[in-house]
Amino acid sequence: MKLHHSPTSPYARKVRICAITRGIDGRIELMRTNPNESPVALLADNPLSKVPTLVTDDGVALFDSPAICEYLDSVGEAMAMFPEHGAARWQALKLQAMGDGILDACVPRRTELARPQDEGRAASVARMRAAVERTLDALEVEPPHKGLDIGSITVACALGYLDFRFPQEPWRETRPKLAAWFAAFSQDPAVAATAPGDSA
Ligand SMILES: N[C@@H](CCC(=O)N[C@@H](CS)C(=O)NCC(=O)O)C(=O)O
Repeated sequence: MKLHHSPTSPYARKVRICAITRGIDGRIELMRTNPNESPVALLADNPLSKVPTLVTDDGVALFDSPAICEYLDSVGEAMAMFPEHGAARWQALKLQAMGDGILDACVPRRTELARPQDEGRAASVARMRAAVERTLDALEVEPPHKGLDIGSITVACALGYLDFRFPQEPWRETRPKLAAWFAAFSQDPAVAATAPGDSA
């Protein structure tokens, strides 16, 4: 398998944590790329020019991160990252949506903040930030559990991205339970090995 990725992409980090946790990372060749430059090799596999994009051993290109992570559950025999059914499945999918939702608000907000702030843009940036703050507050009320699944992994990638790209916006002070959960979860070897910016 081949994975188009960027070491700073929190969505690609989700995929890498799943692969390491399931013991199949050795079967994935990492293809480092910059999706913002629309490189030909990435476009050949994903017309959206986004990372992560996985190409399976059968030559099938897959995106986005939820689809790739679910596909990885079908490779090998290790415990699945998507609980199969019941309350555990719905909770994991909900947490994945919350983590991805934080990222879907933060990644474009970073781009928007780098542009001149007219009234419309400032309002849009404020709305995206408010969504993140509310979601963090909800996670403080009910932080993820200690185990690794697609929900807890995605929330950790979202919090790691906040620390990496928005260090000037501290989130821990008013959310001690979430901060404690994240500190403990970050000790996991797959989580630690994929910290943004300093890994493959
Ligand atoms: N929903 C997608 C989001 C992927 C995404 O937006 N990735 C960013 C990098 S963090 C990207 O490739 N941006 C390039 C672009 O949008 O042109 C997923 O979960 O994989």
